[in-house]
Amino acid sequence: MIDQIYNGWFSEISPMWEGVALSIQIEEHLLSKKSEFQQIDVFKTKTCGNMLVLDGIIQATELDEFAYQEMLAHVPMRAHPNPERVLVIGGGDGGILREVSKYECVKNIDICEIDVEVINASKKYLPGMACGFDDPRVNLNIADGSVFIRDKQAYYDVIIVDSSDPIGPGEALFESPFYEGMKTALAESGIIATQAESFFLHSETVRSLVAVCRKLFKFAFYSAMFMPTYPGGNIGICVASDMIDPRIPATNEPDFIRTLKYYNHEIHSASFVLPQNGKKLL
Ligand code: SPD
Repeated sequence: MIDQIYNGWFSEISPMWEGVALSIQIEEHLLSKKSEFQQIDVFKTKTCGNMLVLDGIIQATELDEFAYQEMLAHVPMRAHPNPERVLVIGGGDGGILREVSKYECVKNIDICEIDVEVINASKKYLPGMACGFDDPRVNLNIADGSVFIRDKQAYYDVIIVDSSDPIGPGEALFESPFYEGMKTALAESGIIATQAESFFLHSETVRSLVAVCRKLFKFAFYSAMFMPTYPGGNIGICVASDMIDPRIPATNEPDFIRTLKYYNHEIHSASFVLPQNGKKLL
């Protein structure tokens, strides 16, 4: 981490995007903590609000977190006609919970986060995201998502995987056995959405995730979004189901959708339309 801070700037240097790094000017190092699983840092930045960094990689800034959280939550939630049982894997900052809690039809939200210290840091420094934990329908499990999923059968309407990158604690969440476990845990008409990286910078990861989903599910598509503080300024999600075409939002749009900052009815379907390089890859 110390190598990534120079002259008041944090640079997101990683072998996952060799030779490229986003730099963000920082004003204060609010937290530096080694948990059982990873190094956790929170910075107050000059123009992006507070920023959560895990093992040197940016997870969320107050400036643009809404784009990622809204797309990862609302694309599967709006594609499903009546999501009642939801599982969030990862997502310890609470941003996905905040979005899922907006649905009145949801009866139960299980979250499985491996690192309680990420939750503690978010509650202290990112309250606008961690407020997601306040909903009484949320049940918190501190466990490895790839293990948690093994006990569940045909239960969840929606499973959302808000993971870090495939290096460190998030690694198992990019592998085929985990996807098989999710399929078993999913109700017959259920849908999954998983953090699926950028097809510009991680083409092999994106290709193999979508291929795994296409083997397991009738429908499997990649949806892309703008994310200024993620590598390359973009990221995607893989959305898959046996019964639902994820590209089409259900007809019963709740009123709160109009209050969101990134997601809307049009961008739902448009996000699955890929430029030529993404189309060729998939
Ligand atoms: N390259 C970083 C990708 C991080 C995705 N997960 C972020 C968690 C935000 N809730």
